[in-house]
Amino acid sequence: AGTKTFAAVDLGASSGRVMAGRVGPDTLDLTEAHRFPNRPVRLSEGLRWDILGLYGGVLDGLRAAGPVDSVGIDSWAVDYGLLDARGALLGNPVHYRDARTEGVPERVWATVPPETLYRATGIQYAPFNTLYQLVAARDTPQLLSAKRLLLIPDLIAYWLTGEQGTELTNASTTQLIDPRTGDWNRDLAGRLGIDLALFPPLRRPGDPAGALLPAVREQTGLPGPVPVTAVGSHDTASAVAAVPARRGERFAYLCTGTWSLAGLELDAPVTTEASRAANFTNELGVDGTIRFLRNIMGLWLLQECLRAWGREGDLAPLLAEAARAPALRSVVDAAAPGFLAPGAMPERIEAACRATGGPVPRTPGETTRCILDSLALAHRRAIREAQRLADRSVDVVHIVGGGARNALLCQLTADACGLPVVAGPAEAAALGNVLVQARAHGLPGDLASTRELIARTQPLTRYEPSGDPAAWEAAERRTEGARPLCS
Ligand code: LFR
Repeated sequence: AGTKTFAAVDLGASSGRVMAGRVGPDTLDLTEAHRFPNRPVRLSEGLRWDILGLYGGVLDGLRAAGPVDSVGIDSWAVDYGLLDARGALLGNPVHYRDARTEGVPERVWATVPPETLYRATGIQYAPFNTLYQLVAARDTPQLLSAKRLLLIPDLIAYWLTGEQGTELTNASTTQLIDPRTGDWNRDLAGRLGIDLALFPPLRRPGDPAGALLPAVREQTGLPGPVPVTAVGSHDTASAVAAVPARRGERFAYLCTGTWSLAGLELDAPVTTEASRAANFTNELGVDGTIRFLRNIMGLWLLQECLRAWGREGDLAPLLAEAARAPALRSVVDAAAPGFLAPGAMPERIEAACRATGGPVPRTPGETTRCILDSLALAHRRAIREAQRLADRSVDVVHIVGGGARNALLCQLTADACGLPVVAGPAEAAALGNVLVQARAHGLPGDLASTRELIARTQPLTRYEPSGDPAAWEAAERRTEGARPLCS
C-alpha cells in the first residue's frame, strides 16, 4: 500500500538507462527497464552526441518500464542543444570532449580574470564548462540563429512534454550561476556577450516539468496522463542525493563512473583562492546543498584503454590480472588534463609513467593496475584536500556509481584514504532521481531520511583500510607537482 512507481531516465557518457523505482515509506526497489549504449560520433566537424539515438533509447525504455506515476531525467552536465524559433533542434549537440574550446579560456580570462570567475560562480576551471563552449560557438550560424538553449536533460524533457525549463543543479555547471543566490549571474554573462535569454526559466528539483505529450504516450504505450518531474538533472547531483549516509554521519563521497567526482557536501560554497588553486568546484545539489568536489578522470582511463586494446566487455580477466600485479609500481596523476580527449590512452599513460620516473606497464593487466592505483591515489588526494579547504573532517568514504562494483578499486581507495569505504549503490544517479520524484509525489521526509531509506534497502559493501600507509605517501610524492584537472 502507498507504493508508487517512478521512471528514472539516466544518461551517462558511455550508456543510458531507464530504471523503474518502486517506492513506499519503507520500501525501495529499483529495476532496469532498458539499457542502451551511448556512442559519441566523430565527424570531420568534431565530436558529437548521437542525441536522437539516445532519445530513441529513452522512448524504448519508457515503453519497457510500463505504467509509472512520474518520469525524471538526468544526464551528464554542461552540454546542450540549440533550438530555432519553431523549437527544432539546430545540429547535433557538441560533446564536452570536443576540441572546440582550445585556447578559449585564455580569451575569456582576458575579459574576466579567473579569480573573478571563481568568486562569482564557485565553478572549477574546466575547458568544457558551458561558458567556454558558448564563447567558442560565438558567431557560428547555429548560435546566431538559435532562440533557445536547452541542457541535455532539459532537451529530452522538452521532447517528451513540449515544455521548456532549465533545471538548476545542471544550470550551475554552465558557470553562469551565482551559487549564493541560485540565480543567473547577469553581470558575468553580459561581460562575455552570452545571451541569458537563450535559457528558459529555472526550475528546481521536485518542480513539475510538464506531462508526456499524447504522441509520446502513443509511442511508448503508456496510459496517461504521466507527469514529468524535475530532479537533480545533473547526474552527479542525483548520485550524491543517493549516498546512503546515516543522519549526522561525517562523510566524503566518490561518484565513480566515466569520471570520479570526489568531495564533500556543504551548506555553503567555498570560493577561497586556495580552493580555486586546488581546482575544487561548488556545484548546486538538491535541497540547496553544495557539492564541493574535484573532477578526476575516473574509469574513462580504463574505458579508453579497453577500446584501444579491442577488449571492451572483457573487464573481469583484466581486473583479476590487475589484482595480481605488483602494487604502486607505476602511478600517474589521474586528474591530469592531458587525459581528457579520446584516443591513444595506453600511450598517454605510458608517457605519464615515464614523467613520474616510474617503470612503464608492460601488459594490459599492469596498465589496469596502474590506472586503479592512480585513481585511488587521486581519490586520497582530493578527499584530503577537500577536508582541508572546507575545514571539515570525515570518518567514512561512500563510493557510489559504477565503480562501486569494482572491488579492487574500492579496496585500494580505502587503503589510500586510510578510511573505511562503504560501496554502493551502483545505480545511485537513478536512485537519487527516483527519490526526488517520490518526495515531490508525497513521500515524507528530508534528504537525510531518503538516504536512510537507501541504506536500509540497498546492498552495500564495506571495505576496511589495509596495507602500508607509507607506500601511499611515497606514491603521492611521486605524482606531486602534477596538477589537477585543467589548471
Ligand atoms: C559525470 C559528469 C560530471 C561532469 C562531467 C561532464 O557524468 O556529469 O559531473 O563534470 O560529467 O559533464
